[in-house]
Amino acid sequence: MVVGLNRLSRSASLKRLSLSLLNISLPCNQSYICVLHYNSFIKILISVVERLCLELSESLESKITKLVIKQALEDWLSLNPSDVVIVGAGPSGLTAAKYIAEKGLKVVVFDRRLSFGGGIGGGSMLFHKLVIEEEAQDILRDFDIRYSKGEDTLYVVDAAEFMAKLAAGAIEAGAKILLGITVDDVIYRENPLRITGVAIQWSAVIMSQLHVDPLLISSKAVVDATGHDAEILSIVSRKIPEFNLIVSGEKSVFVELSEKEVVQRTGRVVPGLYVTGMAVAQPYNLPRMGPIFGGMLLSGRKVAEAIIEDIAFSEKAATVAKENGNKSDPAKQNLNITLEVL
Ligand code: 48F
Repeated sequence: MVVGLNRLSRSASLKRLSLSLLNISLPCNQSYICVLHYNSFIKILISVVERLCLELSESLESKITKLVIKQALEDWLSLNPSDVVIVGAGPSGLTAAKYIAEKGLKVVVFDRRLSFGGGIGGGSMLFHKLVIEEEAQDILRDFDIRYSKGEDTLYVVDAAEFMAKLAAGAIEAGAKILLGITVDDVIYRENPLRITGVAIQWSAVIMSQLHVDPLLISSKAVVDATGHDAEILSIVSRKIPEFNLIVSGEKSVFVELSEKEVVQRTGRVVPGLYVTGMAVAQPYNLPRMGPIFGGMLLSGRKVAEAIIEDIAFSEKAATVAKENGNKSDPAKQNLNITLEVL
């Protein structure tokens, strides 16, 4: 049996396509009739189909999609549960993330925006410089952030370098920063009353005002690093009155007082929930401070130290309880001791 290839390839361009797919060059032009034996024709047809399938299934486009979905899901699976969830990738949240992650704890930072740095990017009324006090100099060094001497005990940093290196420091220490995600609620438990995680949603979904249920991430500690609005504390204050958490709001500018008090008041607010950065001003009615950022760094480091200590203490307490053993229900006893500490 013989087949005329030009019958299959009715137009010249289709014929050229067939030949290029086969990757062969036949001695034929547009008017030439190629006569092939049946077996050869079938072989060619199979190889065309195989080649088409290969190109469709392993196209670069499909590889990109597979890689992104697979690796993103691996990350998502590994971060639930986390040791610490930090809400807000501003200066205080990023500083806390680095120091906590350095201790080997699993840290995830969520920010609703598609960038990190919080209020840093805007500099000081859009001038790209920020001021840091001497007390926070060692934190700048830990993050390898360059600074120049200003006046007295004040130093100056470049806004872009400041935010980039804070984020790089947190990531290199092992923290995961996920952008475009809004924390819109917390998870809580009773007996003892405590915060045990967060509810998250794509910021794009929230902006589109679609009714979509969130996902839930469990953690040993949640940190409100959301800045001036103290969004997580506000949610807890409004939705879980049993905590008696009052968020009275921040006061007007008083730099010296604010820088000192924000750091002093940084720490645990209710079991499982911590506050750092400007969010500290809300529950304690503290003044704001403008474009001086030493307090944010010191507050971030302080909250990290508090969480590391609390988690270590609760784990130790759980081990001791296990060793001493509550014969009737040791698991329950361990859990209660752990939760009372956090
Ligand atoms: O505001 P922000 O920079 O907080 P901060 O670490 O630093 C305050 C300074 O920037 C400045 C100041 C210092 O002198 O007064 O204002 O306390 O960063 C807060 C981050 O949290 C994100 C927000 O997008 C920002 O990047 N954020 C706020 N609410 C949520 C959130 C939320 N519900 N879910 C996720 N991210």
